[in-house]
Amino acid sequence: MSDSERTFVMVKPDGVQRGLIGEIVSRFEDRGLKLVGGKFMQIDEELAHEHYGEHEGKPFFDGLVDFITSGPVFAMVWEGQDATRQVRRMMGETDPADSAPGTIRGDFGLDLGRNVIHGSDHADEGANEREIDLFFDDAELVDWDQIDAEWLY
Ligand code: RTP
Ligand code: MG
Repeated sequence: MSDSERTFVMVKPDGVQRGLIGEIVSRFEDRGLKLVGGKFMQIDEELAHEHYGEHEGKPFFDGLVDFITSGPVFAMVWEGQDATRQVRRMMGETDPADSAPGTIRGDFGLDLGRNVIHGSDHADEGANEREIDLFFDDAELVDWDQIDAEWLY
């Protein structure tokens, strides 16, 4: 395997309310990625501001914070070859309307502000590590061997 890395992924409040946690976890498992952390949690205002700090000052920022704090989320860390980019490809585009069928947003979303899932931005160097550190303590991440790893890589 080359370039194994960890990435941060989160089922947003709309995805949780719609019962999509299992479906989304299955897609990443089926792809061969390895789950190394996961927790069901409520994001508070402070964490929302830190997580979406890059968008502070933009017209949609307040609505984005309201939405992401409006109900529980399922936060995860997935590991594998080129994991950040692989997950973003599986998510689709930011706007579900631009997302191809077969992607998570293309299969389950309709609206830009209700796009079901977050994944660290591959184009933003180091975003995966920053977001993992923001949401998880080291002790919450588990090192383990995937039994079929030799057939994946
Ligand atoms: P995310 O961070 O939530 O995974 O989404 P993303 O990388 O695909 O998109 P990003 O540019 O980081 O935007 C964060 C979230 O803000 C909402 N948004 N609204 N009204 C607008 O123009 C607008 N642009 C972005 C979206 O819900 C997006 O997921
Ligand atoms: Mg983003």
